[in-house]
Amino acid sequence: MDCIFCKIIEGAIPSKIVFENDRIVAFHDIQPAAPVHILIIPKKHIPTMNDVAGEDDSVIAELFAAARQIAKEQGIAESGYRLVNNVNKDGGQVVYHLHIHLLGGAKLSPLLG
Ligand code: D5M
Repeated sequence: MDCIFCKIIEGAIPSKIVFENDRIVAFHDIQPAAPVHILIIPKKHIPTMNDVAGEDDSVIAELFAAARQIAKEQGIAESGYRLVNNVNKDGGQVVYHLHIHLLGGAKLSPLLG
């Protein structure tokens, strides 16, 4: 399958991994939009949030649990951070392997004007 994030999971493409377990991997975004910018992804190839089936509910919960833990480890839990999931074209999704952006380390501009 021609998926860049699947290749990162397989180790075929290098990445700076900060968290990994049987179901989830997290690594630094290659084009950081904030001082801390980490992508948290399921190892299972799920293209978008629209494709999450009932059996994947637990992995979604684990993505958020990992985000909480990584935010603590990165020292931004108290100052604050943002979790973002882009869906499809209008949402700005570029990589079609489900991922949550963890952004922080600075005061982020408001999402809505
Ligand atoms: O975000 C996709 C994100 O994936 C975007 O912020 C760049 C990042 N990206 C793309 N290729 C890589 C590699 N090889 N390593 C790390 N990060 C990467 P989206 O929500 O789909 O717009």
